[in-house]
Amino acid sequence: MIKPDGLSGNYKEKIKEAILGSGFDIIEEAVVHLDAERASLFYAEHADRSFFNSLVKYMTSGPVCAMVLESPDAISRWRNLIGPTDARKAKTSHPDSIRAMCGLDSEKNCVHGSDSPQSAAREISFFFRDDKSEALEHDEL
Ligand code: DGI
Repeated sequence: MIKPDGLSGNYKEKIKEAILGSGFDIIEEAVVHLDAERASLFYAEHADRSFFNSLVKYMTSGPVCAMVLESPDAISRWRNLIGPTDARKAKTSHPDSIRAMCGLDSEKNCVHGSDSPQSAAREISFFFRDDKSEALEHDEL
C-alpha cells in the first residue's frame, strides 16, 4: 500500500517503477480513502500503542493506493524493498529502499507491506473482497 504521504508527494509512479523493476507483477490496484473506522480496523493489532490515534489520523489524511503484488518470495522481497519501519533509519541502512526515497519518520513512512502470508490474506480481502457488492468503494485510478 502506498500511504497518504506517498500519494500526496507524487511518488506513485516512482514506487510503481520500483515495483515493476524488481520483478513484481501488480495483480490488483485501487485508490481508497479510508475512514477512521476502516483505518482502525486495518491497524487493529496496534490499538493499544501510544501512537495509534496519530497513526489513524495520518492514514485517513488522504487516499491510499492498495496493490496486490505477485512474485516468488513476495513478502520478504517487498519488505526488503520498502526498508525498515523508521524511514530515518532506512535512509542510512537501506538508502536504495522506497522508505528512504519518500518516507519521513517511523509513522509517515509512505508504504506498507504485509508481514506474513496470513496478514497478506487478511489485507487483500480488506481491500479486494471477492464479493464485489461488499468491496470497499474505490476512487478513480
Ligand atoms: O510493518 P511496518 O509498517 O514496517 O511496521 P509496524 O507493523 O511495526 O507498524 C505499523 C505502522 O505503525 C508503521 O508503518 C507506522 C506506525 N508505527 C510503528 N511504530 C511507530 C509507529 N508510529 C509512530 N508514531 N511511532 C512508532 O514508534
